[in-house]
Amino acid sequence: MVILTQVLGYATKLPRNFRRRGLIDSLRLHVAGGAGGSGLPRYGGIGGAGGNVYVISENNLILKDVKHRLKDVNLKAGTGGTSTKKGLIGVPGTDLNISIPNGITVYDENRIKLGQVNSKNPKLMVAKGGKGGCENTGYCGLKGEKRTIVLDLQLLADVGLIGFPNAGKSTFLSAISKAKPKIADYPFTTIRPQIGTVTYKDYRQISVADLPGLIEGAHVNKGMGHKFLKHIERTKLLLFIVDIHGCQVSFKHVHRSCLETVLLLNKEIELYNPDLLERPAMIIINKMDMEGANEIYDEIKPKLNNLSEFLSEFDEAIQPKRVLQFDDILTASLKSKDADEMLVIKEKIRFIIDKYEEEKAFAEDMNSNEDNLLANLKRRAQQFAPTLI
Ligand SMILES: Nc1nc2c(ncn2[C@@H]2O[C@H](COP(=O)(O)OP(=O)(O)O)[C@@H](O)[C@H]2O)c(=O)[nH]1
Ligand SMILES: [Mg+2]
Repeated sequence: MVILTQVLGYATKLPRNFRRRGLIDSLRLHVAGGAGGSGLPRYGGIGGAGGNVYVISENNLILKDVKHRLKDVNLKAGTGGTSTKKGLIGVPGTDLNISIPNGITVYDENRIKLGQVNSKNPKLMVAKGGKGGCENTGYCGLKGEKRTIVLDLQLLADVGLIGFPNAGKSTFLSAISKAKPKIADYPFTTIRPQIGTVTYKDYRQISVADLPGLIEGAHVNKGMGHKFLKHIERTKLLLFIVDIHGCQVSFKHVHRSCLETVLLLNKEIELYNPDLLERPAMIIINKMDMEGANEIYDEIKPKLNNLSEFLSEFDEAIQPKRVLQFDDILTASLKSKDADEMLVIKEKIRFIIDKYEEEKAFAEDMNSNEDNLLANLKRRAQQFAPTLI
């Protein structure tokens, strides 16, 4: 009972916000190569080598999937076969292949880099199997290598700018950092992600990526589609930038109001990967200097704060299943590069990122507490539980 309340005690301490966050950017696994099989001294038979553990890159995979697929963090490759009279050379143990997302860097427990998997180098050995038993080993199979590995997602930037073309993303990046992205009043001026660094008075730095323009249908790979959405996965904070007057991507597309644009962005991301909606998110409603902007904003403000309640007012085709919850909603005239306005935005970004890091650290703490708790439970069970005979 005491133990149960201990466990429940930990669970209640989890902050609500943390449970909302789906981003996993690091995963720790304990891997072991298989042991080598025994040799056969009488006939000089050699045992099979233990299997190796590999990580293999797979497209369109996220760390969260890896965690779900594996179920256990302790992973071991197959043991090598024993040498027998009929088969003097033992069968090698089966290798263990762990699929991980493209672009993951693998470290050992001492933060020493073991390597990175990507499309050029899709396979990396992380634990070698033990040698099969032979004369040199006294015909005993050797144990496999054992280590803890940390899979780290290489972030593209801390903040990812999300918005349809012409919303003012490049303008924002050039106002907040020294980056010089192309700015124009026609769509698709941004082809590759441009990264800018925001520096604070205390020299803290936060990177911001201006991503290639998202358009309707990106989830089915229209426009820069998947390329764009892939970049979002590698950022911590989603910063939406939306024109107060909404958008019209091209003559073929209908004009979308500001709120419709927000819902469309929401839906595109949801259709690609709903987990992304759980990331910290912030929105800037831009071009507030334009005529009628304040009136429109007064009308949409209550709805922006509570999108799910007003969802039924919109065309079903643009309704997402799950709506974004913004950590902050701001308005701006980014073009004016007003120093005070930029300062407020900078501070808000920093606040949300810090909160996220804190939650992450807290969650890691909880995990290690959980490990300790399990170890304690096992020890106590051994000490006090009745022995079954
Ligand atoms: N009136 C007004 N125009 C803006 C503002 N911010 C950006 N723009 C204009 O909107 C157009 C698109 O901006 P850009 O930053 O290239 O958009 P992006 O496609 O999202 O990167 C440019 O002509 C900008 O000058 C603003 O606050 N007010
Ligand atoms: Mg741009």
